[in-house]
Amino acid sequence: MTHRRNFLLGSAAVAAASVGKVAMAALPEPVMQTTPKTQPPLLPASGRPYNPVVTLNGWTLPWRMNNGVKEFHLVAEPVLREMTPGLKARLWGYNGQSPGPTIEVVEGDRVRIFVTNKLPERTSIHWHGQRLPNGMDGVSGLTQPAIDPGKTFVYEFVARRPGTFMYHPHADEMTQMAMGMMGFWVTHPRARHPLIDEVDRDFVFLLNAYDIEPGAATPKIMTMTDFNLWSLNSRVFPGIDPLVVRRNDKVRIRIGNLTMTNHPMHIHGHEFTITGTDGGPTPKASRWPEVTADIAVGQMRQFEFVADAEGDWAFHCHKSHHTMNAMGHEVPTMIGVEQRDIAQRINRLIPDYMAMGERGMGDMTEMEMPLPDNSAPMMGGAGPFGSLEMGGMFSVVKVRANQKAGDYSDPGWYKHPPGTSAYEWTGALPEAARMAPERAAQKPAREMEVQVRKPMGHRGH
Ligand SMILES: [Cu+2]
Repeated sequence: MTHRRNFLLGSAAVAAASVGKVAMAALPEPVMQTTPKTQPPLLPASGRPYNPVVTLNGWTLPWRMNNGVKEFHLVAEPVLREMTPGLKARLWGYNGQSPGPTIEVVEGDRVRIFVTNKLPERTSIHWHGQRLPNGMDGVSGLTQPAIDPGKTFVYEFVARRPGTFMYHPHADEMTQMAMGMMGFWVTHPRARHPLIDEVDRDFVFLLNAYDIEPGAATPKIMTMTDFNLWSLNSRVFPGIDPLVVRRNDKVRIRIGNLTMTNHPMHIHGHEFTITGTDGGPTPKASRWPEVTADIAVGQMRQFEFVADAEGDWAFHCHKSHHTMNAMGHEVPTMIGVEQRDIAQRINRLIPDYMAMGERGMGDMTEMEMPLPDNSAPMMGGAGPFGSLEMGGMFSVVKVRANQKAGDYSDPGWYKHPPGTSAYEWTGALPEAARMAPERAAQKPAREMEVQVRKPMGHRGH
C-alpha cells in the first residue's frame, strides 16, 4: 500500500529553508510504499500526458505540481525488503523500499526533488545520465556538501532529454549501493520522437546484487565480487513478478546495472533490438536483432520487441551462477562420486545428513532439506512441470492472446495447445554400443593422453 505518513521535519526543514525560495511549508509529504509487489502504472494526474512505465516489484513516486514545477520527496532510510518469500533483507533505500520509487517526468519538465536523509551517515543523490547544471549533479564533496543525517537538500533542474536514467548516492557509494540505494528515472518524450517508438508495455528494473549469509539479514558491504543474491530490483526468483503482456504488444524493457559485474540478459522465443542507452535513443541504422545483450556495470539498455509468440518465455541473466540463490560456493563437485555408503555411516552420527550432488545439483530443488532461518532455496520456484531449478536474476515474460490491454495481472501458467510440448519417447531405443549411464557417469569413455605442445618459433606457419 502506498501511504503518506506524518513526517517530523526537525532540522530537515531548516536546511530546506536555507535553499531560499523554497519555504518550509512547501515541503511535500513523502509517499511511502510497504509492499514489494509490482504496482500498476501511475497515470499522470497533472502535467503533460504520457504512457507510464511499470516497475518490476516496484512503484512510481507520485508528485505534487507547484506553480508548474513537479515536486518529489525522496527519503533515504533503512528499509526491510522482502527479497523473496522467506527472505527479508535489512537494506537502505528510499521511501520504504529498495530500490527507491521510479521517477517519471516529461522532457522539458522542471523538476524539484527534496531529499531527506534518515540514514545514520551522510549521503547525496547523483542523477545518472541527466543533462543538468553542474551543482545539481549530486557528487558529494565535488558539486555539493554531503547531506548530513537529518538534513534535507533540494535538487532542481529541467529534464532536458528523454530517455532511461537512474539515481544513486555519490557518497560512500560502496556501502550505500551494496545496501540497496538506487532507483530508476524515466523521462518521456514531450511529443512523437523519431527514435522513440510508442509501446504497449514499458517495464523497468535495476540489476543489483547482495551478499547476505543464510540466516543473516544485512548485506556484507565489503564483498567485491562474490555476491550470493543476484537480484532484479532487490528481488530474487521466485520472488520476481512475471512480465505480463498481450500477444502482439510492442514491449520495451529498460534495464540498468548497478552490480559489480556485467550481466548478459537473455530472452527466449523472441528477438529484441537495443533502442536506447543511458546516453539516449540509438540511431535506427545502429540496431540489430539480439536474443542476449550484455549490460556492463553502470550501463542502461532499452530492449524492444513485438511479443508475437504466446507462452511463458524465460528472461534471465545468462551467467548460470546468477540464476541461483544464496549458498556457499565451497561445496565440492560430487558428480560421479558414490556417496551412499558414506551417507549411511555418517547418518549414524548425524541423522539429518544428506548426500548431495552425485547426479548434479538439480536434486537440490526437490530435497526437502531444512533451510536456515531467513534464506531462500538455492534454486526455487515450482513450475507447471515441476521444479524450475532457477533463482536469482530470472523472470518469465508471459505472452497471452486474451490478456486485456493494460492488464498486468498474472494469468497463471501457459496452457500449451495439444501436440506442441516436448514429450517422452516411449518406443524402443535403437541398439547402440554405448556405455550404460551409471558407468558413463563414473568413468571417461576411454583413457586419453593429453599432449601439450608449446609454441616454439614459427615452424608450421
Ligand atoms: Cu548476471
